[in-house]
This record gives sequence, C-alpha cells and structure tokens, in this order.
Amino acid sequence: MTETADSPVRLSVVDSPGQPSPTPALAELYRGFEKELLVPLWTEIGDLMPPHPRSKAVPHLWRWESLLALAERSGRLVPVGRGGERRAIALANPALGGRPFATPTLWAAIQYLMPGEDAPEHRHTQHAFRFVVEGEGVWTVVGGDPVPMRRGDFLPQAGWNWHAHHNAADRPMAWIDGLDIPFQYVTESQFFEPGRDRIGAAERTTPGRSRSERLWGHPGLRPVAFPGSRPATPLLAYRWADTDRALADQLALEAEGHVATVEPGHAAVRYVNPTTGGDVLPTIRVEMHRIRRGAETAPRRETGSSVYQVFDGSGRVTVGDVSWPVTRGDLFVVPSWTPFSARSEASASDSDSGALDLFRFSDGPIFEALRLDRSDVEGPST
Ligand code: 1HN
Repeated sequence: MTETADSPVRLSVVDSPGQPSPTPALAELYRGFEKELLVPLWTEIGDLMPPHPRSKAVPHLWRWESLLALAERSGRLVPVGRGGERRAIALANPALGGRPFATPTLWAAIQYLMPGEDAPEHRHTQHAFRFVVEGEGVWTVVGGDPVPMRRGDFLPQAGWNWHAHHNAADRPMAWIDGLDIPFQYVTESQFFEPGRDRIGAAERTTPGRSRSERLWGHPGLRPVAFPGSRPATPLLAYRWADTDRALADQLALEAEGHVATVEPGHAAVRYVNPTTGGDVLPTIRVEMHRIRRGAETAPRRETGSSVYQVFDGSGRVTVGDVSWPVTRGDLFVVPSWTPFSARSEASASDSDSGALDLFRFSDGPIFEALRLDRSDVEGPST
C-alpha cells in the first residue's frame, strides 16, 4: 500500500489470522488512520499485550578485562571535568538501539579516575551507587562527607545529594556505577545541577571512616536523635568485611543444619536502609550472593531486570538460552522474565573457598511498589 507522507504512523495491510481481510478499502482506511495519527489496537495487540513479558533487552556479557583495558586508555586520552562530568563508560545492551542502557531501566558503567584527579561536584535526581571489584584510593564525597572506597565496598548514593570523587592515591582506580538513568529517562523525571568546581580542602581529606558510617554504621543500633524512616539509606558505605562475614556465617549455619539459605549452597544478603529495613534506594535493589563450591542455583525468572558483576570466584551462568563461563569482574544482564541460574566452578586461580560471589542490582523496588513483581523457580532438573 502507499504510505501517507509525513506521518510517523505506518500501517500495513497484512493477510494473516486475526487481521481483517486485505482489500483496497482496508488500505484506504489505514491511510486515513495514518493521516489522522491513529493506530488501531488490532494491529498492535500482540506487542502491547503479550502473554508474559518479552524483554526488548537481551542477555549479554561484558568481560572485565576488556572494560578495564578500555577504561585505562580513556584515562590517558580523556580529561574529566565539566560537561562530561565523569569518565564513565556505560554498558549498551545490544538490543536497545545503541543507547547507554544496560537494561530498559538500569545504567551500568565502569568509571576511572587517575591519580590526584577530581570528578566535579554535582547532583541529580537519578539514584546511584558505586561498587568496587578491585583497587582503592578514591574518596567519594557525598554532601561534604568523604567516604573511602575499597574492594568489596558498596556505596549507595541517593538522588539529589551533592557528590564528587577524588583520587587521593598514586594509582588509577576503577569501579562500577549503577543508576536508574533509563528509568528516569523514560519517565521524564530527571533534574541535574552542577555544584562547586572544586570541593573544599576539608572535603579532600581522607578519613578512614565517613561521618555517615560513624552515625549509622552500627548493626542493630540507630541514633535516637534521628528518628523516622527515610526514603533512601543514610549509610554511605557497606563494607566488604561485614558482607563477607554475613555470607560465611549463613553458609556455616546451613552446613550445621540450623537454617535454610535461599536454596542449598546458595546464601544471599540484601543491602538495606537502616531506617526502614527496606531497599537501600527507592528504585534499585542491591544484593550479594554466594554460591558454595560446586553448588548450582535453580533457574529463576522475575519481572524486572538485573545486572550482575562477578565479585569473586569462577563459574558458569545461564541466562535464557545463553550460557557463559565467568570470572572476577565480568558483568552480565538478565532481562525481565528470563530464567537465570549460576553454578560455582572453582578454578586453580580462585580463592580457597572456591565459592562464586555475585554482586547483583535490579529494579525490584519499582516493580514491588507498583505490585508488578512476579517470579517463579523451576524445580530441580531431573
Ligand atoms: C554520575 O554522576 C556518576 O557521580 C556516574 O559518579 C555516572 C552517569 C550519568 C550521569 C551522571 C557519578 C553517571 C553520572
């Protein structure tokens, strides 16, 4: 059929079940729809109302080795300052049109800062976090509070807080950033404001512990002078030593027969807001999973998408129809309603325990708040 010039609406007469008989009169009707910018439901329903989510995103894996090499090259070639604001290089899901979107809701990037460098202060409504798979030496300065970043630390950064980063070490440092940028892009809810060009001398100090940890970082204890729940966590760093001990204790209690974990050989913890016990950020859920040497998780699917980074160990992960061997630092995406399973397969270079540690972030809180969360688990394979 001929198309109506200038209309973004494009309707084709097709001879297929469930569609009206193709006739010249139908073609004429469709041209009328195009001209008036109208789309009939009968040509679109399959895409708009599928029987279950069919993600536009696809499973994909990025190797840490490749990301880090490119970040290092960027460190030599690309200055960090106003305009770009951050030397952050985002994962682009191959099915999302080349946009810097790991999933339809989540941004994930490697960020790199050279010795002595500063990433300028700014704030934005997007909720964010940092996670460190290797290295140390950068202080993220949140609301004037310098917070050291080291391997295994998780550093949440709720929207609209001023923040800058400062590398106080004599070596470059890389880490990953997770943000809800694609979600705020599609909901058109973003605000951004640049801060001071240079943070004050007091904020370029390098204390061992941040003020937020001194106030909020005591398990099971909260300061009486700060009552009430907050939408995002006031604790700016969750340290690896605590996460590691929580996972090791969980697996030990399971082995002693005292408690059940997520499933045999699979322990997990969720980072929470100490004022609510709920998720750390309003739009992003963050967890660390530990799969004991030789253990395997059952394929599970959920509405909403996740990004994983291998924190330690090696293994094999399966996302839908694809499967990859993975090792430290590798990042991969699990799209909505796509089954995911992981197996720990220790290699000679792995740590003594042979466990596979997987850092995970997802858009779970959005789906739960809107009552769109659903999940199922396949039974043990026979
Ligand atoms: C941002 O502020 C950071 O503060 C990282 O480290 C990544 C991506 C887009 C927009 C702002 C950061 C970002 C970002």
